[in-house]
Amino acid sequence: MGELQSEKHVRYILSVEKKKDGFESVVIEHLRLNGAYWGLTTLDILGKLDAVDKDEVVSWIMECQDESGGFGGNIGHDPHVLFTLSAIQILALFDKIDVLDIEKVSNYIANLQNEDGSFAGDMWGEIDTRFSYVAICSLALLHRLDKINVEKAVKYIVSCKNLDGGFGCTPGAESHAGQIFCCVGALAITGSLHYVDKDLLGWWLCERQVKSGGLNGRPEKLPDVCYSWWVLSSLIIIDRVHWIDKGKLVNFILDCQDKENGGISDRPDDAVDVFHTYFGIAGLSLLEYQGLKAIDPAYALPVQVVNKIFLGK
Ligand code: GRG
Repeated sequence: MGELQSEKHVRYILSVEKKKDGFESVVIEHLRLNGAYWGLTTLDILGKLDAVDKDEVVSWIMECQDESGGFGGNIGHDPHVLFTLSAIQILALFDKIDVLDIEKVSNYIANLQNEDGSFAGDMWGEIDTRFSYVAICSLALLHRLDKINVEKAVKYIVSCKNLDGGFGCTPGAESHAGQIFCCVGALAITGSLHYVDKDLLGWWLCERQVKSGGLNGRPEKLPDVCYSWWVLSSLIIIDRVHWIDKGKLVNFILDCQDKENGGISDRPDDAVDVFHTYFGIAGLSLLEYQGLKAIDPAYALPVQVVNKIFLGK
């Protein structure tokens, strides 16, 4: 267990970025923009964003933009709203949103909204509340929520609410912590949290904590460090985080560190990756672990970055 191995995690993240031919880099090749968001946000929470070349990252991101205005997961890849949010978030980290043609990007996103308020992820039309969150979060960061029908978007999300208080990916689909984060995050951003039954949902979410202190994503499943983000951020947004044992969760996350080479895994003794390194460190930040910058639970960006965008300071 011990302490957070911050320096080793910084070295690990920087090494993944550099080792373009390594196993991890190859398997996430198609979602490199996504991976870059997780890695760079983690570096920022650890206070080490300066270790990367900002101009190099910004020009690579702009090369991932398609003529439609959306971004692909890598240069020459098809655009998708998920990568478009990652691009906006990374530019926000570097205070560089102004390099974007905001009209073009926000039109790309707004065109993905359907008549019933739901969102497709790309031109192929798959619908999921993940895409509702991603579209709403992106447009909010660009100050362009006026481009979509927010009322219908909220109505669609509320139609995905289940009797257990949770949310699924489409109406009637099983509650899952990942989808709950998306729905609760989108409702928070649009000022619509009154649609959430906070006690009922808080109860379902706090039942995700298992004996080891870790959290799972739905009943009877194994714990995974990723839920230290999806469950915790939701609990914080609905003001019920005091319903879990925070100390036990901190210990579970610290137990998932590779103490020699850095990085965090899904469960103790598994192989580390950049996604779980983000989830672990972002989770610790939500738990106010010492020495980490605070992260905003709805925008998934450091609080300082969010304040700069919305308060200008
Ligand atoms: C900017 C933070 C941020 C998010 C962008 C992509 C996205 C929006 C949200 C994804 C939310 C989501 C659905 C997360 C869950 C991912 C996950 C671990 C799914 C695994 O499902 P199973 O069935 O795992 O393999 P369990 O744990 O249920 O066994």
